[in-house]
Amino acid sequence: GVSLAVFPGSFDPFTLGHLDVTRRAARLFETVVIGVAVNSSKKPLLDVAARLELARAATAELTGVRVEPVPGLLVDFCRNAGADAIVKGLRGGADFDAETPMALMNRHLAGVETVFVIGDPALAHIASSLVKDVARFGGTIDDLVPAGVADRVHAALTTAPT
Ligand code: COD
Repeated sequence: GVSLAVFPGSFDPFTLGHLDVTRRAARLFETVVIGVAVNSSKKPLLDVAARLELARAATAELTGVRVEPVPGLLVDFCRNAGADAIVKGLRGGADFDAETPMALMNRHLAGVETVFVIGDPALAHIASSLVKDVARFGGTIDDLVPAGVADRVHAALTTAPT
């Protein structure tokens, strides 16, 4: 049958790690919806419109992949989208520990299962938070993010406080 997975995240910004997880998910599911969501414990650098635009540009060539905002609770979005599963990427044990309570909560709320994909170990050091930190202090991020992302991060950092 038709299968659809939601790959949710902050994507602040979309990285090569996110692209890798998207590619792997697209091999497992006919449709992958990248859900740009709000993580209440993080203050984003980029607004939702910019995060959507960068994720769309990075995944434009991938068949069966689309990008949408998740305005509220992830499980409500999943229900409306008719999702069969949530997909999350794992870099290692710390991600597993962080993701397990979310997976259990989403299953409690809506019975939705979470499928974990192990990312490329060559990209395991890539996290949006580290990418922003490297950029903030003058390091090169061009080889950590898809084309066009670095310029947007640098632009946002020059206008953002701290
Ligand atoms: N390799 C493999 N996986 C990676 C890599 C990499 N290099 N980099 C990132 N990932 C994975 C992460 O492990 C994560 O699974 C995903 O990519 C997205 O990462 P982030 O950092 O962009 O997103 P998060 O962790 O901030 O996302 C949290 C959510 C926004 C999904 C969560 O807060 C949420 O669901 N919010 C919506 C409101 C809601 O429903 N809250 C209750 C949740 S139980």
